[in-house]
Amino acid sequence: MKSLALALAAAVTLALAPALAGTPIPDTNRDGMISLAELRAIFPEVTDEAFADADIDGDGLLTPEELKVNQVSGDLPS
Ligand SMILES: [Ca+2]
Ligand SMILES: [Ca+2]
Repeated sequence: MKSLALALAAAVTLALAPALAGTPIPDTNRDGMISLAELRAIFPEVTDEAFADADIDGDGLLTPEELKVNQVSGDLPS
């Protein structure tokens, strides 16, 4: 029975890990920036306007910081 309890504990830990880690950065091509396409792969409801508003420095890409700021403020889904 002890091994079953350990297995259950491991399964619960694995199930909770993504929630504990928060929303993963949707940087599919791992260039360190989040494009509109990368963001829409996770949040299809993001509009061009919402993305442009979130792009604080206007370079057409979101840094993880720009993404986080806008998720915290509720301007982008998280
Ligand atoms: Ca990227
Ligand atoms: Ca930007």
